[in-house]
Amino acid sequence: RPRVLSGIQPTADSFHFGNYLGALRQWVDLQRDHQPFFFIADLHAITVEQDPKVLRERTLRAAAQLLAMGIDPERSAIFVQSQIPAHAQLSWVLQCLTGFGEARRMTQFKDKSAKGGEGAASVGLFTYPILQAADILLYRPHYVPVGEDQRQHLELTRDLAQRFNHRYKKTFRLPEPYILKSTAKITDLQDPTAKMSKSASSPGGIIELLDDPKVSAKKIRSAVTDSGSDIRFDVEEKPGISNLLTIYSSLTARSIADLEEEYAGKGYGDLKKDLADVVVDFVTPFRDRTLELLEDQQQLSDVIEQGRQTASEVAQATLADVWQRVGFVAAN
Ligand code: AQP
Repeated sequence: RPRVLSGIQPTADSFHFGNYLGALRQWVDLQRDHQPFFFIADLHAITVEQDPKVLRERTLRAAAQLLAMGIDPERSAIFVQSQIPAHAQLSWVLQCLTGFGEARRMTQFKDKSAKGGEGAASVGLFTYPILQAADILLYRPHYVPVGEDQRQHLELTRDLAQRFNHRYKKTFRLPEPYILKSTAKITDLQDPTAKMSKSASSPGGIIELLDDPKVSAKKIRSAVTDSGSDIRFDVEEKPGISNLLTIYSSLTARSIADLEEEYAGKGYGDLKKDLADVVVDFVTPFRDRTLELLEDQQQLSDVIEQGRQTASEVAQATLADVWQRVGFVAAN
């Protein structure tokens, strides 16, 4: 079975609809006929300051959410990045293969460091995409299911894999991004040309999966919509309505065309009201299940330990090849 790998940062109390529709839902689907490795990216999380206690809690919350959405630990390795030292070790080797200018071109660093200025950003935030390349290449996956914002990082990953393979010996598989066009960029409800994002969105712009469902319904009803009144999918002219249609369509598995037809002649308020109900029906059982899973911390620890064992074996084998090929003397 082809391998898939992806990760998510434990940097909020809850995942949001962008994470879910852009990436996590594909994780759930792909686990059926792939060999999946899914990790909680706590090393990435500390590229910006984190409270240690909160980081630990959020890591387990992330595991609970993955289970609640249907990641099956019997099929998928669910693990915590910091528990596999090979990620940081391979990252160092890849950093030594990355040009400074090449790293500088990563737009996410530019965006994320824009607020406080480059000088205030950590070097870790700058080298983050190289750690991400290591995360991926260690597992030699065929596909990496992510949102559109990760495409550039995937390109860097492929370039580094190719460079290593060429300089030493074929070691890494060149992974393909797995980006679903329809949900590749879920946008902010209050600013529908921007990405829904936990660091940049205002509270009203982001729907968190663990929000009180009443709050989520209210956010949908208060979403910014566009001028005009017809309900039509048109990202350029109607980014707000298009985003709502995307969310609606992907939660109900109904086509956009079908929704456009149903809402022909109706108003924005009708669409928002119905979508709010759809969202409530989706998040309510998800939230209940996550809260239930969080009551049994031992079970969550067991799941990530099982994932660590599976992942560690694969990662160690790749790292051993790398160490040997780079010319490091083996320990006795
Ligand atoms: N708005 C989005 N639309 C589609 N996909 C998205 N992803 C994130 N936002 C959207 C995808 O979610 C996965 C996990 O991403 P992450 O752990 O890197 O989370 P993130 O990028 O930190 O999430 P945010 O909200 O985007 O955080 P900030 O604001 O810190 O950058 C990835 O596959 C990502 O593509």
